[in-house]
Amino acid sequence: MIPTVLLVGNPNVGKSALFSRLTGTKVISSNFPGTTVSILRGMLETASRGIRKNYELIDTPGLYSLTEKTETTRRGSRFVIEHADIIINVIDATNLERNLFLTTQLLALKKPMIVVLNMWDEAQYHGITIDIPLLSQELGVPVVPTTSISGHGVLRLVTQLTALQGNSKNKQHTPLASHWPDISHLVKHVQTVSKRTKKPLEHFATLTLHPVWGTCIALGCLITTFLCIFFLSEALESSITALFDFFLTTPLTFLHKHLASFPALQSFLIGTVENGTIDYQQAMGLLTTGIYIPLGQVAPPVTAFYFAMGILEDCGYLPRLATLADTMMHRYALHGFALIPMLLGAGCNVTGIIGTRVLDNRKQRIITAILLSITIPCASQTGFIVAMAHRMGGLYLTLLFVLLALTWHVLGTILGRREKQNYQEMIIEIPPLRAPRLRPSLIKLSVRVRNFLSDAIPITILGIALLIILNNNNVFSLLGASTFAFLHKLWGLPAEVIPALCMGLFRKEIALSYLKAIPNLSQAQAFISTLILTLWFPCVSVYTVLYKEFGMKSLLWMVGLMFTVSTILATLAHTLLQVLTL
Ligand SMILES: Nc1nc2c(ncn2[C@@H]2O[C@H](COP(=O)(O)OP(=O)(O)OP(=O)(O)O)[C@@H](O)[C@H]2O)c(=O)[nH]1
Ligand SMILES: [Mg+2]
Repeated sequence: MIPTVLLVGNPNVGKSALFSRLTGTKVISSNFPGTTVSILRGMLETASRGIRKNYELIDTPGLYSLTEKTETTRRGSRFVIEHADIIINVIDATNLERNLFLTTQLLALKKPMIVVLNMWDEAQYHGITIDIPLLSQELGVPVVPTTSISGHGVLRLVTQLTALQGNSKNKQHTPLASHWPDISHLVKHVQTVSKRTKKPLEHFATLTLHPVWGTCIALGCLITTFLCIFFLSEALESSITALFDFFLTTPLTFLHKHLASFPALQSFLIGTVENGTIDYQQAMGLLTTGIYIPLGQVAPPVTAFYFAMGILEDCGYLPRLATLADTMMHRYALHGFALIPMLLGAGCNVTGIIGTRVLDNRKQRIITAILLSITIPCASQTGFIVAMAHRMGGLYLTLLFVLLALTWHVLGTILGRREKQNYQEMIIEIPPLRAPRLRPSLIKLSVRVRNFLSDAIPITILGIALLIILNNNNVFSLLGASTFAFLHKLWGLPAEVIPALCMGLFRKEIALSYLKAIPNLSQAQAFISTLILTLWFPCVSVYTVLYKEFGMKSLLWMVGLMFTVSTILATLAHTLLQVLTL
């Protein structure tokens, strides 16, 4: 049987970075506690003196102790206790004392174990020296220093791992109690810290938490991030459109010509072609609009967002932003750290909802999940909004974001009111600011973009195929005729938006392809349809993950809330616009 090796340690100590190094698997690692929220598996193949050995390596969510109560740690610690053949306890070498508390609990499990002193580069930078042989002797297990981002020490760790199996002595640990005084004493014994002067980045890191300077830095950072996303997204979109025009227009017009005797197939695959040119947004064919919408319209803002977010994550700025927002978030009975799943949700709501596992209790998780899935557009919805911007105009676009922010505030206040009495403070550690590194940032970007594309493209193509078939068979005209009066009275929308609304429940890219093809949509109608589709959950995956995380009852309640909020808001907006234009 293949032995199971568990990477266990405090949050943000570099477990995932080490897992990536050891297995070659691309996993997301970021500079904030709580990046990994579920168990990840990979294979490690070793060859020592001609003997090959395989290990199943498991990356776990960060734990401070085996008895912690948050959702992630509960899952993680149960897994550690039940499944580990071998434990690799990853420690942040710059924070020995705090990390050793978990080590003592793991030693008490009496499983074969190696202690990895990761962040060895940072320990040296901070003038920290650790007597490794002495620490190893005190703990009774091998201790290996590593720098997982550069790979330093990883080979030595693998050698220790292969030597560990079959060495029964490793199961006999010295009985070091999980008591802070004992741990403190041990640390004093093995560690020396030399005095040094602070570097400019450390001074800047202190400023980021200052109430006034910190807020100015936060504003500067958010504006820069927004501009970076905007320009990068524009550049990507025009490059992708140029690639479509250059590589696809000629073969597709050729195909269009040769399908002239099969008009139904011609319209299904290619849609409309005018004077040998294809308008990929309006053509409404499977091979034209079907492919262009996810790749050319939605992927650019998604990629740009993930890129900018990755940089913010890696430099360790997000927990600082969360700390600054803490007082504000208390109004909604949430901890400042709830801001991180919400920011992640602006990339992908599914990631954000899973990310709520780092929060204290179920109620806080539910409030965060509701706020993010209803009021925070994911990158794909933002792409949808950006693509609809020129149909709405600048004023309506601004109004849309103001309404989203207001809804966030009102919904948060209402949901948080009952929870305020039960609010418990949560202690979160703030990581040091680090210059982001290109390799991990690019790995993360590639994992996220690949996940987005593999998720978005098949379902968008299927959705558009369905849309074309239903449209060609007049299903939407019939549906439109029966619901038109209601839709028009409530929201002032024409019957043509019905397919977009129906499909928008599943994926916004499909709705976009349809809305863009409606020629005479007024600015107000474009605004109302975009508002409704933004307030609805972004895609089917969100419904699934809400069900998995919170159960059917909560999902139904959330869906009810989503429809109520969107109906009220769209009706109010329509009524107000009517009054103003009278
Ligand atoms: N300087 C330095 N940075 C490191 C090292 N190992 C990891 N990092 C960085 O530390 C941050 C945290 O790394 P992760 O691998 O996400 O840490 P983790 O323990 O998996 O974190 P959680 O999943 O939140 O528990 C990332 O920004 C890494 O790039 C190291 O040896 N040296
Ligand atoms: Mg991790």
